[in-house]
Amino acid sequence: MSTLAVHGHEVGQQDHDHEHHHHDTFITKYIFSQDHKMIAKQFLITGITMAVIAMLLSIMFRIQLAYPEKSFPLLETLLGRFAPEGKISPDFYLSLVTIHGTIMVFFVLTAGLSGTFSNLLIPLQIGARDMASPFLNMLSYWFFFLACTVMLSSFFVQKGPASGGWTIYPPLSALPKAMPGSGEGMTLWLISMVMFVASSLMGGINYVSTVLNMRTKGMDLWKMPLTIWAFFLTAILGVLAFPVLVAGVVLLIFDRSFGTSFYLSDIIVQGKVMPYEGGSPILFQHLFWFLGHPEVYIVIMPALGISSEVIATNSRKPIFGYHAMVYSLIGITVLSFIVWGHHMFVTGMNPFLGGVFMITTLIIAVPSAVKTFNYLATLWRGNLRFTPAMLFAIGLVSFFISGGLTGIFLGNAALDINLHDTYFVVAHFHLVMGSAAIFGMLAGVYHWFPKMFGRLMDEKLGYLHFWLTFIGAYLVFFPMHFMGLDGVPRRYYAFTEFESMKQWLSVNTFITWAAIMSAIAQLAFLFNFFYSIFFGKKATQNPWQSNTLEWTTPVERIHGNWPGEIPTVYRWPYDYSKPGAEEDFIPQTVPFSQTMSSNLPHDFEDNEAGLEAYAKWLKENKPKEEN
Ligand code: HEM
Ligand SMILES: [Cu+2]
Repeated sequence: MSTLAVHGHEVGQQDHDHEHHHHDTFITKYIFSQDHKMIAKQFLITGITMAVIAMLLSIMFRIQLAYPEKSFPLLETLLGRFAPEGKISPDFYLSLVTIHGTIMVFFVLTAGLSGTFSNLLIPLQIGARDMASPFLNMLSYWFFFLACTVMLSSFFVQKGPASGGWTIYPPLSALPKAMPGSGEGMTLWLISMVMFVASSLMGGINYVSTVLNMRTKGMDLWKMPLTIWAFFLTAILGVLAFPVLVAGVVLLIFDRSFGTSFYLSDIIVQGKVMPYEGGSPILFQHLFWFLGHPEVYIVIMPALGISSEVIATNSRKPIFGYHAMVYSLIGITVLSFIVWGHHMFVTGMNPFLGGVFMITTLIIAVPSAVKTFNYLATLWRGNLRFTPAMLFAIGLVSFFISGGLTGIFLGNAALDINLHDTYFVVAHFHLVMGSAAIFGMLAGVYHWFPKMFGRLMDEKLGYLHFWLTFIGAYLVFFPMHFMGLDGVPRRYYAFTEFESMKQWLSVNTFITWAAIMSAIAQLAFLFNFFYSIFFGKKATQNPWQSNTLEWTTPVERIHGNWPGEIPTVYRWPYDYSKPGAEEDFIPQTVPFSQTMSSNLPHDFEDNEAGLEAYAKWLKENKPKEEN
């Protein structure tokens, strides 16, 4: 505090100093920062940039699907050899799908989402001055940045980026000569992914150790906000699952470059028998999906945590079933490791094994349903405030339901044999993972923008953004279910070659225009975001009247978060609208002794002195009330 006073006194001197040291402070403050709040912003801005790029890629391949016969000279101008005569080439089409999926899943929804909100909120909400290792945290961002750069650089190598789908199944990924996207592009994909996993592990280890070791006084596990529970369990998932992907990727690099055959056997290329023997491409699928399935929960759980927080705050109600929410997150974490085989029902696995994966898959629907039910029960009869963040959180619940239901169809081995690799799967995962997670992320951005930048985003633009995106997402993904039921396969460049699929052309054109509309709607967000950083309305300390610790830190953002001592925590984070309370929220830092009229017996669980004081207070005050 005293330094602040000094600043006030010697403004001139202070400004002068500032200019002199400006150069190295800029680097340490904005580039190689070790402050978790700045690293969160770095993740967010990189994530937004990658999302815009991935969105543009998808518009390009959607144009091919809508107008398979037409030529667009503009495309040739923009893409050169990738779009000869104004038509995207089939190879490049596959690359676009691949890189779109890779960027969205790993760089936007994993790093962009977890990296931003785990970094921002873990120290602030548990009452820590920073991450357990700020240095590792900084490295984690820079490995992520490198991974993005390497992935994008593959657009500039001769034959273009990888093109085996975001799951890079061998043999296409293992034989460098298999097709254009199996060459340098695939090598760059693999290098990028190793860097990305390194980044995720550094981040994850930091998150886990910070939550376990650095909680402030009073912040026991059952007083943590659901956001923290979600980030914590997500980090555990990542730390356990990502190394398996790296193992799979390293073996793939051996197959590509050193003549091993982990994933290959009996392959004939252009009449020549290749030397591989004894390997199996199915092994890669097992290794990939052992990460791949937990990965989809790595994507969705932080978004679920964010929406819990946003919905409770804006319903002005205690979260319904806090313990059930935590246990279902734990249940999802454990179960998500034993369902990966449901991505492999068509690989010819033993039907008994298929049955086992089917049962475990359907069991995971139970905790998912519990979470949905809890959201709805929290909203029920709440005193709802429809901020843009709240709308996006409710949007998440909607997508989670509509996309989750189709998971039950896909989880049935017998049904999945028909639906596998059709547009039905594309519809399923874009609703439940793509849209839901993006909406969770956007809810988080709108909700914590004042914490990040000290200003508010514009509400009207937020509403415009929400409605256009919400309607747009359903217009894009809902019709895909019917295409999938009719057997239209995913990743086909020229589906109109098949007489029976021609009838879907008009639907594809419709979807493409809906996608273009949703993409344009994002301009409302981008403008709002960047404009509000500089010119938004100044935010107050606790603009949403929230209970959690992050809103007790000063508006000017200092490294170390709290100027004096870190506040002590007394209660859980969801004390909204307690009967008898003077205001409709009671921050976690308010001791029970200050809110006698609104305490409940269970507030004093395991606290005998507290219970006694409460009983005494009741005895003294009850009669007065009755008079
Ligand atoms: C938390 C929400 C969920 C997310 C984020 C999610 C995400 C995904 C993704 C990304 C895929 C496609 C992978 C690919 O590219 O091939 C997928 C496929 C699948 N999902 Fe989900 N999912 C979720 C919930 C569920 C639920 C609750 C079930 C079952 C009850 C389920 C069952 C399946 C099945 C069986 C497939 C494989 C379909 C196939 O490839 O034929 N999912 N999911
Ligand atoms: Cu799965």
